[in-house]
Amino acid sequence: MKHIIPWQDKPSSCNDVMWRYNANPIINRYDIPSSNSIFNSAVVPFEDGYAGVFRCDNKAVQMNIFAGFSKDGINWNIEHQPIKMQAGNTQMIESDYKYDPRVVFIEDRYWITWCNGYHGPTIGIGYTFDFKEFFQCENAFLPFNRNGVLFPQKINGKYAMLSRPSDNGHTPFGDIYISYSPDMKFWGEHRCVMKASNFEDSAWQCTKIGAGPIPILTDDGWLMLYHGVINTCNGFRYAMGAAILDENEPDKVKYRTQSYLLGPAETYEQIGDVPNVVFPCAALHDFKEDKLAVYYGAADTVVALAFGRISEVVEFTKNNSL
Ligand code: BMA
Repeated sequence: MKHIIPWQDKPSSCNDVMWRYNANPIINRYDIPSSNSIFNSAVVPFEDGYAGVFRCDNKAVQMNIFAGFSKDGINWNIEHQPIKMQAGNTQMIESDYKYDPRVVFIEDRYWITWCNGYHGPTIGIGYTFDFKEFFQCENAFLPFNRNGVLFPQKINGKYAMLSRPSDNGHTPFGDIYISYSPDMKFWGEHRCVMKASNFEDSAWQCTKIGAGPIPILTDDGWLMLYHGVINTCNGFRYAMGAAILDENEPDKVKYRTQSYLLGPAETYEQIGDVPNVVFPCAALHDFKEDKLAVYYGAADTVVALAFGRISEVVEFTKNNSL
């Protein structure tokens, strides 16, 4: 099936590698009746269009994930009730809250990871075949952890997941690790992939970093978009960068952007429930057309879209590497 990837050509006034959709945000804070904010959400090609898992915080500011559907990847219908999980590979499907989902198709089903409340944040895993019935699996890690992002295929015969060990609060540190599993239940062989940078070298990512969308396999290795954070006198500021990881040994970083690719600059990124947040959670790509469409949460309030050429993002990452 041919999916039409959301797209707009680069405006002639733009000097950057990536540019924004001119009708951002594509999802607004009150787009379902219960919501206070809809942001940090994930989408995948599904049937003849797209499906997604959306982080909708309600007006009691409880965090949960909701399924949604779209024909064009831009106009979305989000369910009004949160996803109800059935038991997957475990009966233990406790969850105090769910947020910041990622979605990927592997082998025969769509896998979802999210930040799951189990005595503090950790990484929840679930799957669905149809975005109607959802099955929750064992948590991947001990608390505290965030930003669990699966690779779209097994690596050396095992499932692989990036994550960011954290604390129980707003975490003043954070490096990206990788873990492997033979069965999506037991995770081990934990390796450090990438750390927050030195302030002098690249300040936008000097406080903490976390994986964003599902990594994309290119001729140069895994293209991993990620968020980097600097702690300013006004609090955290989240921007997006890119790294390229070795195809077979993804704990080896080949390149990593010194400059960010997209930082909070538009009003909807600078003003919201949490100001100055660009938080990518999903990307659609089309190698033939050399197109990349990145979905990101803006200011912890809305969902926005940015575009780039895959080849240019890769070249920029290689030529402007830390
Ligand atoms: C992180 C998570 C994200 C959020 C970010 C900025 O710790 O809570 O969901 O976007 O902080 O507030």
